Amino acid sequence: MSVPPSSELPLLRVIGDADGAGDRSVTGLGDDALLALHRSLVLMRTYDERSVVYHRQGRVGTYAMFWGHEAIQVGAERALAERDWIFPSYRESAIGLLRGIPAATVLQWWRGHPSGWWDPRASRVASICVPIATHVPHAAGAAWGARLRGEDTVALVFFGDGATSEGAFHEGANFAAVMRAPLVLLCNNNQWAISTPVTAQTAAATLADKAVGYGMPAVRVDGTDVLAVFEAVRNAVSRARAGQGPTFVEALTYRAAPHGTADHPEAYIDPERVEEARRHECLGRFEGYLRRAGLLTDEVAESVRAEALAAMREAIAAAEAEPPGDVSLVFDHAYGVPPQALARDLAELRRIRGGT
Ligand SMILES: Cc1ncc(C[n+]2csc(CCOP(=O)(O)OP(=O)(O)O)c2C)c(N)n1
Ligand SMILES: [Mg+2]
Repeated sequence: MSVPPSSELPLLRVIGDADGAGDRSVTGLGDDALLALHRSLVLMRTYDERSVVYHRQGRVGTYAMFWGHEAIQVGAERALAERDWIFPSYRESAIGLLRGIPAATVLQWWRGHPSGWWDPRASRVASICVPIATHVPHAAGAAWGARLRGEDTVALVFFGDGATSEGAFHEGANFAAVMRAPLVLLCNNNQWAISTPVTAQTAAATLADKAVGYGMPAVRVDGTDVLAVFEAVRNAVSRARAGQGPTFVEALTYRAAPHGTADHPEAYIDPERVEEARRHECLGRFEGYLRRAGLLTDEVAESVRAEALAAMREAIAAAEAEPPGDVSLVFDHAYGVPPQALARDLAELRRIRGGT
């Protein structure tokens, strides 16, 4: 099989310029589906913006923003069937909202509360993965396992540009290709791994080029275009379902927000490039598209936003209403018989926390 070098690939786009030049439509997405995508984008944007505020107010811990990356998450989730698996990284921590996981649950995860964990089998959203790329082999294994059981299930794994330098990414991608596992490898190339630019990350012309070495096809897509992401992932999903194996999707964006709440990108990022990315952010682009198509009015946009804000107010109130978790959970499940030192640490922690 010969796979063309991906750097020759054009960047897939559906949404055109602000004046509408280049706008196309996507087959299979009617007006209701387009408006549902809009609601999802607004929900994710609102979740993200409110989480930063809650962090500043001391109500959630460290938080990794995904401002400007919502189109990748919403477009990809929409291209999957409900039975398909999603393996998120910390950048997609709230992807479960699109599968009915309550916002309060995800907020609890960032609050370090035990109720922030969900049963992955119920929603088919795996645990949020913080160690870079370690979930790529998990996703490849889940996809392969489903195929061995004769299930018609695809897995999709989200990871960043930096993750493509990790051994686990290589192992997962190679394994999936060799076993023809029904996997979609979705790389959010936001061009930064904390303060390391993608130019220092790889000598490859594009990240999509890496797919050539694994013998899998790749596609490059504008990651601020929710419809293009949907279209690219839908194609990758059909290949996977048809038994043709994995596809690498490189979604190109630019990180327009800090890496996380503990980051100060002013020390290393180009502020003009950030401003440009903020001007071309995905929600505004999609709203422009919907307005040009006569599908979105100011009233609808405002009511969707108000609904999302109300949902977030309820979610943080529900999270904060839960009693604190027992501190012993920090130590439970690690050892059958805990070492003495841990028992002493736990006793001290209980003393400091006043018995909770
Ligand atoms: C195995 C591992 N090494 C290092 C880290 C520390 N770390 C956290 S985020 C990050 C950068 C990841 O960049 P990228 O893959 O581009 O994802 P992004 O944060 O841009 O979404 C690093 C190195 C980690 N979490 N896991
Ligand atoms: Mg990155």
